[in-house]
Amino acid sequence: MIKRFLDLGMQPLANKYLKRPRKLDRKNNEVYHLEVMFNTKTKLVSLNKKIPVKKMFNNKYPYRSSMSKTMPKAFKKLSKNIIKRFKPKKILEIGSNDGALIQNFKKEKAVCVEPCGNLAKITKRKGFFTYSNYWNINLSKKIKRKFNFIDVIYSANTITHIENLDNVFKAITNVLSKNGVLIIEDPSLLECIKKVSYDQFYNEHIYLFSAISLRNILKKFNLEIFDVEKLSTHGGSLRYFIKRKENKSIKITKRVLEQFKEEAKYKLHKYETYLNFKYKVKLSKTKLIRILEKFKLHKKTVIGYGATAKVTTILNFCKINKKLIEYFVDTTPDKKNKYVPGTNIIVKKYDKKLINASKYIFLGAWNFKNEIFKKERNFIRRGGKFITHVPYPRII
Ligand code: JHZ
Repeated sequence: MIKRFLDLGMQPLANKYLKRPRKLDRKNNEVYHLEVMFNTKTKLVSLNKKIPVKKMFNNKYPYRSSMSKTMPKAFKKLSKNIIKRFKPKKILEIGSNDGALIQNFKKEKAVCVEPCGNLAKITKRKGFFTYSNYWNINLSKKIKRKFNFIDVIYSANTITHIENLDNVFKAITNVLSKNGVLIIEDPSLLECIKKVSYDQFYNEHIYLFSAISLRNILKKFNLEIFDVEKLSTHGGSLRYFIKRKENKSIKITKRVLEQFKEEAKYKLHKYETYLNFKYKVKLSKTKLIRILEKFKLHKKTVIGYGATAKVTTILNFCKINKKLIEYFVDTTPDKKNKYVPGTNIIVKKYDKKLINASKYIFLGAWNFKNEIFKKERNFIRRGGKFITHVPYPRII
């Protein structure tokens, strides 16, 4: 049974930055009613409305994995571990974005899949074999014909973006070698619940996995999780190491059982947990608006830092406009001088001068808090304050 638990209101597509603010068209799927649901059988948390894939991932997709220092550094470390632990002859990355991970592998050993043409171009330019296609069974057959079986398939922040999970895992098992390993990482549902980071829900995150729900999905494909790593990236993620059930040469680590236990302790398998979460989200909204309105009342300007996809959910859910947050700064070239979807708030190119001229900054990219606090230590030193909503709205 599928039960709804969170209504985040009318939302635009999170990464569709506009040149000018304008009324968005519901018929054209530019806005949709964002609700979050819980499947009592599979324990999977998902969105109610699925947006046609071409509307989300196309040649104008702005998000670039290499825009922070944190992600390329994390990917470098991971690549070393993959090489050491699994010694892949061939590695396939699903959703290779601008190559932040794959660039750590030898070109002749790597295959990229990236549906957004503007991003696929980047890895092609770097010399990596790149399919500019959506991941599905047909592509997987094509890859098998060309490269035969693949021994490591890797995918970060992509699988939860694809609606048809059946097709995703069929395509993976089609091309994964007998003793091959699938590694996927995505934001952790448990961390989202703990941090009340409801902004993890936006049109691209069709699913938010827990280890429990992923185990249930994988069963059907004779796949199982044999290891899991907790990551601090993207607000708390899980990296799952997955193998075929019949492959007995790899042992299941203790960490997997511990993860299941922890998720059970937080009752991720129970609907009540999500109702409680909904209550906390409402509180979070009220508190954040109260903080921002107080600044406005005292004629103090607040700007935003990091126009993340998550920010789109917050601003639209809390109905925050440029009276409350004047503008955002962001380093992503394709977001520059465009408006956060659904709002009249412009994104300006990151410039130290803008930070120097500010006193109060809403931390949109809260998942990069450490990196940003380090970068903006002078702002903090001279008494500048950040505002965050995670795990609860406050000034820091
Ligand atoms: P960041 C995207 O989500 C979309 P977003 C996608 N759906 C997904 O799952 C995750 O990525 C992986 C900027 N920034 O990574 C860059 C600065 O300006 O939290 C980015 O625009 N200065 C695929 O958008 C944004 O913040 C900085 O110093 O929520 C961060 O976006 C830093 C560190 C970042 O992902």
